[in-house]
Formats: sequence, C-alpha cells, structure tokens
Amino acid sequence: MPREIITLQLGQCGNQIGMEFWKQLCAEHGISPEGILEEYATEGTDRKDVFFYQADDEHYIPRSVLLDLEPRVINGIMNSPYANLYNPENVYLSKHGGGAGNNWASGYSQAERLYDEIFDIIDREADGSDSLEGFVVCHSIAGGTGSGMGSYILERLNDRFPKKLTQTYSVFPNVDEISDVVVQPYNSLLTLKRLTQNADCVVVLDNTALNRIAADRLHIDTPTFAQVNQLVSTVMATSTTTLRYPGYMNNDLIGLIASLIPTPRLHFLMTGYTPLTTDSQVANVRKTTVLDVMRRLLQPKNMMVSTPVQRQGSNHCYISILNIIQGEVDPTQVHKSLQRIRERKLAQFIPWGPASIQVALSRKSPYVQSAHRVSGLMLANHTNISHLFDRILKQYDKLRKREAFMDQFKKEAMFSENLDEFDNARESLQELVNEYTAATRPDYLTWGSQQSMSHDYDKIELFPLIIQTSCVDVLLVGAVVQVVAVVVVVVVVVVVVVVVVVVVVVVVVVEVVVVAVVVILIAAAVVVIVVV
Ligand SMILES: Nc1nc2c(ncn2[C@@H]2O[C@H](COP(=O)(O)OP(=O)(O)OP(=O)(O)O)[C@@H](O)[C@H]2O)c(=O)[nH]1
Ligand SMILES: [Mg+2]
Repeated sequence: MPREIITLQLGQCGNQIGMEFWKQLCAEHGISPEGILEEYATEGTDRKDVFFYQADDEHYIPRSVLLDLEPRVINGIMNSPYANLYNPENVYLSKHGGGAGNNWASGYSQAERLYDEIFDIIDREADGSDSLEGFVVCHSIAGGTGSGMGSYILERLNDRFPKKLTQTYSVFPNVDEISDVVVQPYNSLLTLKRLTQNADCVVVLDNTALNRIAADRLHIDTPTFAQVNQLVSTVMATSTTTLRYPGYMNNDLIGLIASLIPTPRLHFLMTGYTPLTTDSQVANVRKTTVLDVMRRLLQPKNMMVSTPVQRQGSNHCYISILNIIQGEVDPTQVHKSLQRIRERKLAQFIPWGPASIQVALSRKSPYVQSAHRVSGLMLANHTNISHLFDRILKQYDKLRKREAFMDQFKKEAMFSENLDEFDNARESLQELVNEYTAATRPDYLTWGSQQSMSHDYDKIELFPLIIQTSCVDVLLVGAVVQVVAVVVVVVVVVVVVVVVVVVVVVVVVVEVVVVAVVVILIAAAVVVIVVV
C-alpha cells in the first residue's frame, strides 16, 4: 500500500522549487508535462502513487497544493507546459493579491484569515489518500508568505494531523548577497521557532552555499534562481528515491527520518551531492566508484550548507549520516568503502551513540540518463548546523537592539500589544543552539531527558532514542563474530586433540600392561613346567 505524501508549496520560493521538483519527478517516472504516462514507461516497477494519483482518465496528478498571496509565480506555472499537470482546485491565490511584503507577521495573519479555504484543500487531499504518511512543505524562511503562512500552516498541521509526519525543504537566505529584505533575520527567527517545534524533519537548503557551489564548482558567475533550483531539485528528487523506487530499507518517510534523527529537536539536516555537472561538463566525465562518491560526500566543499563541518578547536560532529547511492554499485564495495572511512577517521561522530553511516543503494530512473556510473546524496545530521542559527541570532540581536523596522510588525495583532513573540522565538532558537552544543558532549542523553520534561512533543514516541545499527557497526559486529568463531574452533580442536592423545596413551599403557602380564604369566608357566 502506498504511504502517500502531500506536498505544500508556499510563496515564490516554495512554488519555484516545487515546480522544479515535479518536473524532475515527471521525467524520472516517464510522465509527460500533461500528466500522461509515456509509452516507454508503461512497464515500470516504480511507485508513482506516493507522490501522484490518477484521475478518471488515468492521467497522473501531483498530490500537491500551491499557495501564494501574490499571483506572479503561480501564474507563471499556469502558463508553462506543466499548466495541466496540477489539479486546478489545489491552486490557491489570495484574492487581494498583494503578497505579504516580505513580512512574516503579514503572512501569518493572512493565513489565519484564510484558514478555512486553505484547509478545505488540504483536508480534501488528505481524505483522498488511503494511508497518508505526511506532508512535505516547500518554502523560504526569509520572505513573508513562505515564512509567515508557512509557520501558521505548520502549527495547524500539528493540531489537525498530530500523527502524521511533517518534513520541510526550507530555503535559508544568501548571506553573501546584500538583501533588499532588511527584516530577513526577524522572519527567519520567527519561522525557525515553528520549524523546531512543529516539524519532524527540516532539510536545510542554504542559498549561500548553493550560490557558492554554482559559482565555484559549476563556474556560473552570477547564478540565477533557475540554476540554483536545478541543484535544489536534484537534492529533493534524490532524497525521495528510496520512497519512489523501494528496496528493502528506507521505503517510507518514517524509516528515513527515524534513522537520521535520534532525538526530536535535532532534526535539521544538511545535504551534499556528487558529482555535480552542468551540461557543458558532461563530455569531461571521470570514472566514479562508490569509494570516490562516499569520500567526496564527506568533503566540506560538497556540502550544501555554509557552515564548515570541521572547525578548528570545536567538537562539532556528525550525529548520523545516510548516503543514498545510485548507479552501478557492487554491494561489497560499500563495505570496503565504509571500512576505509573508518580507518582513516574521515568523519567525527557524537560520543553518546554509535557512528552511524548508513548506506541505501537505490534504484534510479531508467528514463533519465546520467553521465556518471555512480552518484550519491548525503543527508547528514551534524551539530554544526547550529552555526546557521547562531548567525541568525546575532543578526536579529543587532536589529532588535535598535528596534529597527518594528513598525511593520506592530501593525499585526500578534505584535500590537507587546513583542513577547520575538522574545519567545529567540529563546526557542537559543535553546536549540544550546542543545546542539550539548550533543557534542558524552553526557548529552541525560541533558536531553532533563530538557524534554519541559516540552510537550506529540510524536516523541516515533523516534527511537537509540540510533539504528549502522553499516559501520554491522562491520564491527561481523568482526567480533569472526573472532569468537575462530576462538571456539581452536578450543574445540585443542580439546579433541587432547582427548585423542589421552585415549591413545591410555590404550598404549593398557596394552603394555596386558602384554607384560601375559609375558610374566607365560614365563611363570614355563618356569613351573621346567621345575615340575
Ligand atoms: N533557492 C531559491 N531561493 C529563492 C527563490 N525565490 C526566492 N528565494 C529566496 O527566498 C527568500 C525570499 O522569499 P520569497 O519566497 O521570495 O518570499 P515569499 O514567501 O513569496 O513572501 P512575500 O513575497 O514576501 O509575500 C530570499 O531569501 C530569496 O533568496 C528560488 O526560486 N530559489
Ligand atoms: Mg512572494
């Protein structure tokens, strides 16, 4: 049975990255821009129904809801070749059409007013699924709609669907760029409170790193959103391949999340991808092996987050790693590669749990050709993601000290009486930074249990506190089993030899005694006969 996932695309950024994601999924599953299955794709063993459903005429429709407070981006989608792909009832544009003006408070309060209309669509989509697993939210944290409306929707999803998972693809702003959105730190801080408290897993897509990668690795001088979104759609599509081309592991979102997130709040993931190529580079293909791919994934330059994974003098470390490897892979190479990584100590892990590098070998689409034999995506839970949050706290403190640009926020009900919501969000983000720092220490598990008493996490039981046994541990366990087996065999052989020797000695001694007795008796008999 499919475990369906509903995607919510919010604001400019959310709809633009969402659009690229659906383009990639259509190409991978052999679905045309109109939703018709291509003739060459009718025999597939892929699982399309996690992300698509079929209309009465059998054409495929994304389980996707498109929301924005201004029309430009969604109108663009509706005038593209993909216009007929989406269910028109799932496209919501606010009637007043003015957007949220890069203001979180405006996005949040407009969403509050539009609650019934938005959740009519979401509820209808949820009712149309047999076994809904959860929601994926695509948005940016720095604008007004994706951040403010996104925050409101995250809270309500938690109330209305407490047992469903919520994963987000959250775009962080580019710090290298002088932004015209001066209130980005306010918007980001307020959104991060909801991402911490109301999401189960946040995949961090950092525009700073994505732009640097496009410039340094792909040699694009001033990358456009379209070029950056190519990287984003690669990450989004690859991170869902195990759900769409199921193998024996990580076939559902909870499997994927539980293996990466051992404790509920530390759920912000970094990504890395290799090899990256633009069309012009395809001719210049290198030979790629699993070890190359896994080693490159651990190199900071391939990480799509602008925070160094190894900082001088810091104890920051990996909490867990999942590598999704695609292509021609011999599974024995994976074990060898893991052993190399371990021997060379290429990754530093938390001191309170096992070193968890997991590897999922995933099938890939037969319809999308790649120039490389092997490619890989790393989803990593690393304590140094807190560096991004620290940076936002510092930017926020600077603005807040001057009470800069507060007027726009004070116009909305949530901030009209006081600024407690800001203080509250700051405290929440500071706690998160503190928790990531605590996770670098051996006593984190006791620290964690004291802290979580003060929080109420509905889905805490979903997360096992013990990290799943990793491939590295499997190797270790394998080695221990081998040593024990050798010792047992040696002991058994020694015992058998000793027993045989003892038996032989006893037999020989008994024989000698018997022979001696017989000789003595014969001699005695001869003597007696002679005497007589
Ligand atoms: N990677 C990427 N980032 C984007 C894209 N569009 C906008 N951004 C980033 O998103 C942030 C601005 O948020 P938007 O998504 O434009 O804002 P919005 O949610 O539409 O909100 P309002 O327009 O204020 O109502 C900035 O950090 C931009 O760099 C995109 O297509 N790709
Ligand atoms: Mg917008």
